[in-house]
Amino acid sequence: MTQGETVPAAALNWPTMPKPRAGWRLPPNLEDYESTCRTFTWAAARDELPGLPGGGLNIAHEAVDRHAKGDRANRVAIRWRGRRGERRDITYGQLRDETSRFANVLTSLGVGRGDAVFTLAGRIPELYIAALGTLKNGSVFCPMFSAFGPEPVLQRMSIGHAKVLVTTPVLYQRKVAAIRDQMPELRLVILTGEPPAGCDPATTFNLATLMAEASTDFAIVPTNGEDLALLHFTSGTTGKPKGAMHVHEAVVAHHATGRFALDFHDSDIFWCTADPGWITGTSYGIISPLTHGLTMVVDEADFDAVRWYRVLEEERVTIWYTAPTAVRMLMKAGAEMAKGFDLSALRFVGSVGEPLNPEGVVWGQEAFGLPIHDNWWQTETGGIMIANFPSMEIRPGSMGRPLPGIRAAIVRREGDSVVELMAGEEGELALLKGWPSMFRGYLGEEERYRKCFVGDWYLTGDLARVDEDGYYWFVGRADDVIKSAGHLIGPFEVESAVMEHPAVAEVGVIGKPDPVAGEIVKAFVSLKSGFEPSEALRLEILGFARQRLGTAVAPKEIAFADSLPRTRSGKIMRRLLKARELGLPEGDLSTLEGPA
Ligand code: 6R9
Repeated sequence: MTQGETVPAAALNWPTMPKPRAGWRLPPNLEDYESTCRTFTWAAARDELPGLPGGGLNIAHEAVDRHAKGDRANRVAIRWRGRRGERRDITYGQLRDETSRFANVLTSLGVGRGDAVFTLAGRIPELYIAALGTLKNGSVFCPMFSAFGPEPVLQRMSIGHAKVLVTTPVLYQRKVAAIRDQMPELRLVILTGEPPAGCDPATTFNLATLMAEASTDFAIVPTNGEDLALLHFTSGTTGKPKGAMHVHEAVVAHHATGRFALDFHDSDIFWCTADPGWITGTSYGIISPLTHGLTMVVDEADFDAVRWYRVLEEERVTIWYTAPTAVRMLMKAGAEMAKGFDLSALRFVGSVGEPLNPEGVVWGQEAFGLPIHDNWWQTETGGIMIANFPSMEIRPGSMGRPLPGIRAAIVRREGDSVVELMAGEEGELALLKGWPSMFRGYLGEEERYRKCFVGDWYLTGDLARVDEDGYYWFVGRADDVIKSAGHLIGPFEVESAVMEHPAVAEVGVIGKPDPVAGEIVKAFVSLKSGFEPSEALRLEILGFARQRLGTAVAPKEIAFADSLPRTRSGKIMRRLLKARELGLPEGDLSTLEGPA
């Protein structure tokens, strides 16, 4: 399946997956979908969380401190597995102490409410401690993916007015040192090791030294629900990355959706494979499992089929939340491999981030005896909006049905209003605004935010269909954004970096369908006069882009073209590049400039 391709018709030929066996292990939290949707209110969901003693709401209190006071103090909150086989268990009690220390570190350095604390780190314990300690301090947590290069890091930290960066000495030297003087607002860098020689000791610190001196007593800053908590960058077709702002109130949705869509029960051991550099890894890789007081597994290493099965087996993972690219890689390794491991603890598997092929859903049944439950959401929605719930029949290829408290529709924009379409018609997926984890803005970009709404509807930019029974089917994106291995990549960010190569005259970037990653980033480049296409130059530009953008964002392929198709207004027609790449009809060319 690739984006832009229609799922429903093909998918309807797949058998509907059976509901889980009655009475199987644990009754699902969402037993009766219709009646729960009728009675559910966000106000009642809010009342299930105690809030701060004295009033207010803070994500870290719900996720950590309230459990640390009670029976869960000695329960493992984070079970960390290091890349080289290291292990570390952090109990709720210890997590409270460590995050309080970190909050004290920030306070002692003069970092306060509303200040942006960025991280650039892999999945190491310090990342999780920094995230939750930042929230305790009333500061704003902004995670960046460790495979970003200096360019995406600089962009995001500049737009986000980063005051503090927490990173490792290695990543600092590779990606930050050379751009640090371009970020005058960045006051402090905190490293998870000794600062490299030459760093100013007044602004660059060793985290361990600071933590050792800090107290484990910290009174959480009394934030209110509408106070800014998280800044997550996402990409559009044009322009710079957008900083989606989320508030502490979002925790109400993190908690409720964890219960309904991922079926969290008190005894669960949960593994979300996403990196906190992307929103799934924060909403469900930190916050939601902790608000439920679960034990969550964190694996520092990247995908490896045998390693992943071993994690599932050894940790007795009961709920696993992963992504279609990973499912496709496991499918390549074969169902037989899965059967060689004891996965009997597993009771629910969820997937998000890109279309999950019907084959993947069915393969789960063969490999684990469990179908894979697709669900849908976005950085902007903050939490899961549409899901295949455990109590429901799965229609393979469908994203499922809206969560209780969420009203979705398929619409067509018509000037200042939207028209709701009928079942079966293709249109834009829209959500009625007002759920707690809805983004509150794109930082510094009022206009871009306003354009996402028509009346009370938030328009998602995804094209979809709904069937007669209310199941939603993904069709494609309405824009040129690329989804590669579940990671959202803005073509403009890639084009801007490639353009800086001295031989490049113009560049257009598309998502090229890929059987495993969904899409890969492909750049079409035309050269300045005096430069000739050659394999050496192609490799040089690839290397140049990788150096600037990092492996997460850089093109995997580059092709030379004499010139690129442009509209009369001068925009490169990425859609036409894509159609040509795929050998598809070129569509309406009336706006094309000259012959191309
Ligand atoms: C959580 C996350 C959001 C975009 C979204 C859509 C695509 C996500 C999907 C899916 C088909 C699914 N997407 N889930 N497409 N089926 N189940 O991924 O957030 O990185 O902001 O991406 O991802 O296009 O609009 P984000």
